[in-house]
Amino acid sequence: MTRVVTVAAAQLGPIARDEPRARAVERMCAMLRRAAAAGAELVVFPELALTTFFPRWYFEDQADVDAYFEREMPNEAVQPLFDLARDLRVGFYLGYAELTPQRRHFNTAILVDGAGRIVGKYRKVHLPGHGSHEPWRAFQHLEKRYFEPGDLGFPVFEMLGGRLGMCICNDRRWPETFRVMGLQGVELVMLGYNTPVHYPPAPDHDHLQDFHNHLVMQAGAYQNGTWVVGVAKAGREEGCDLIGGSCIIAPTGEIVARARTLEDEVIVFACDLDRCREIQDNIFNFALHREPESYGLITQTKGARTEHEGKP
Ligand code: ING
Repeated sequence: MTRVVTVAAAQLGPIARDEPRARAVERMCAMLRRAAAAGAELVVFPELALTTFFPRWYFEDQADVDAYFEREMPNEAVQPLFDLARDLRVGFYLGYAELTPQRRHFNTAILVDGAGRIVGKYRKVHLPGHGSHEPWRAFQHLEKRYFEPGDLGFPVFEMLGGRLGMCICNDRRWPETFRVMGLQGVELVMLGYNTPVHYPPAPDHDHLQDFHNHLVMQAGAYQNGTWVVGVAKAGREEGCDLIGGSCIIAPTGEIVARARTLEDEVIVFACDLDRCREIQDNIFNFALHREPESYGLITQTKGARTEHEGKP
């Protein structure tokens, strides 16, 4: 019996700064209906999907930052999405800003099953950008100021007959993200992203953003034999152009479905989880081919070590 999971990537177009959460939720409900009508059992929404991408601004007052965070999940604004998903028996991944009772701030994603239960949580580990106001930039990228690094690692969850993992945006650029989930036998990685076209520290790379976006997700898929579903918040959001390029990628690294617009758009694909075996049992059979005793530096150092300190 094949383990086919029909997955939808539900790309969001821009969310305006003054757009109420309820409006963003309405848009996601409309896409969830379309996805369910197309046979999807699982829908992946973007990172920070309830509000505009607020780290693009510097806020003096913490109350202004906290206004973008959710204190409980689900909550009144998001409940319609949970209710609809439960009624349609569709699971989903949702990215949002989490403010815990202990007042800790995380860039978070949850995995909700077809009965509307939260079965998994992930908190973004790799926070890009900078921690203090840098007025020279056309726009800020203050994730290091507004969030703490995630404290849950990279867990993998059993759902829909397979092993599902999550990450968020910048995480996809780091091979460690996919490998830690690969070492747990992940078969489908879900991730949302908000990626500006313009990258102030290296503007010469702006034209490469779409290439880099797919490069890292295709590599992550192939090198770990997993499906990858990457979903953008896209388009010109508060004057900042965000890339689209939402896509579904097979364990071979092939893009099997991709978004064509920079707006709300649903793409769907029937993912045969057993196809992971073609890669995980052969070219990337970890038990057969990996040599961890040679990889010590990967966890022993944060930054690169330039001299070899007498080691061969
Ligand atoms: N956004 C971007 C990302 O990693 C970024 C930050 C943009 C990094 C462009 C490099 C180049 O896709 C988030 N939210 O992590």
